Amino acid sequence: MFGALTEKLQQVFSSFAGKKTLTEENIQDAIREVRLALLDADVQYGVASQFVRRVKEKALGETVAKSVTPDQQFIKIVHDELVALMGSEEASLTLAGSPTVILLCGLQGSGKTTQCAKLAAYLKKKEPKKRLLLAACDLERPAAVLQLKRLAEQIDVPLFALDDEKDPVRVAKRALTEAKTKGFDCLIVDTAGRLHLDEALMKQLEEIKREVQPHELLFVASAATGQDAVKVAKEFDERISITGTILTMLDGSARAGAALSIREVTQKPLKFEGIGEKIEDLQLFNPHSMADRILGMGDVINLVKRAEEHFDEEEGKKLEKKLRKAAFTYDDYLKQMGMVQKMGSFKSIFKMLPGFSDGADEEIEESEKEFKRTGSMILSMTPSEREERVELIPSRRKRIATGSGTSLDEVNRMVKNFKRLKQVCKAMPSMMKEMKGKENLWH
Ligand SMILES: Nc1nc2c(ncn2[C@@H]2O[C@H](COP(=O)(O)OP(=O)(O)OP(=O)(O)O)[C@@H](O)[C@H]2O)c(=O)[nH]1
Ligand SMILES: [Mg+2]
Repeated sequence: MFGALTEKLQQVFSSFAGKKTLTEENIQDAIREVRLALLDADVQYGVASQFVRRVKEKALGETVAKSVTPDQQFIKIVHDELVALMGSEEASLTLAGSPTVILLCGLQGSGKTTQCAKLAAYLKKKEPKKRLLLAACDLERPAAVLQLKRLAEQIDVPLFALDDEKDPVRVAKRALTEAKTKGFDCLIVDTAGRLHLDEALMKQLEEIKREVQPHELLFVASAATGQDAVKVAKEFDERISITGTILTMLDGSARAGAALSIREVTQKPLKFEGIGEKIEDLQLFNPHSMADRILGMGDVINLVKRAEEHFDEEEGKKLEKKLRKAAFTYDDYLKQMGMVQKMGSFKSIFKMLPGFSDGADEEIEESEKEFKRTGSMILSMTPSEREERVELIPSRRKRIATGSGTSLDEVNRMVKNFKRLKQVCKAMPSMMKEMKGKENLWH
């Protein structure tokens, strides 16, 4: 995500290699490099300076724990300070009021309209009982209403729009009345963006705010714009007092500047992050997870969340029992594969693992193809074959290959891998015990 910053910080950490303790001198050198790395990543000057000052104080005050090496000590300090800089805790959305009104604002192209739909989809999933209404209050761009309409249809959430109205303030007012009279629980309002901050936009936002009295006024900031987004966030906050930020475009050529400076500068929480163009690409902003990612430690926090969301607990328990006894069948394998596939592409999952480097893309794609081929092979088996009630004799294997559009070699390999997996599973309980013994340093 923040490739260059991650790389530079890792270089700084490796400069401690071979050193026995943290000393004033080696801390001083490392601090200088951290500061440069932050400035290069477009972190605001004052924020970067304060950050390194805090890291330095902590590092100098650190009592030497014998079991931890200086680089681990330094990484831990930087990690903790990054977490603090981004607000420490995961912030939530205020769902007060009836209806709860959420207003999104920000510059042109920052992702307001898309986040309105993403947010609606997020709430629909989290709060299935709540009735949501979207309001199209961007009347500047001719296609804006249509864009939100399409997105609303996609997620099956009603949209309030007034075709002949030119004044977004009136649309907002009518949308609120509609939400109240029809008993909607939450109204999400999209607004117009501008290329630069201008007085007309601010006035319009002030008026919309006055009309709808939002419980959440979220500033949408594109991480691609770095420090510019920070300046704009500050001005929006001073004028209309935002309640938090949604950081978008973190999947692209994002720079860390916005992520690391906005909270400190506005003192308002980072609430969500947009990690792609798809509707489901929105997640709660978690400072620990972001610090992990910045330091190149993967994103285990969101990986676990994603797994929890997609794994059926009941099925999981059954499978775990079977795994332990190595009694699982091709059918179980298929079920498990289905759950993994629901979590996303292999690439998106692998990227969340610590130590993943982008260079491994091709290998991952190949594994994913193989994974899919395995699925087709199992689907081409008869129920008794999947339950392992019959021996997979060559003629059966040939039929499976033809049925799944694969080769006999591939079927043989899959069967071999399956058997090997069972062997590994037999050894699993003792492996798990060993792993549990190793305490995680960061969380
Ligand atoms: N890669 C990526 N693209 C995003 C993300 N969020 C939105 N987009 C895309 O960015 C483009 C602009 O998003 P919009 O939602 O239209 O932005 P906006 O702020 O409403 O733009 P205006 O209404 O013109 O001010 C669209 O093509 C979106 O699909 C994200 O998190 N990652
Ligand atoms: Mg828009």
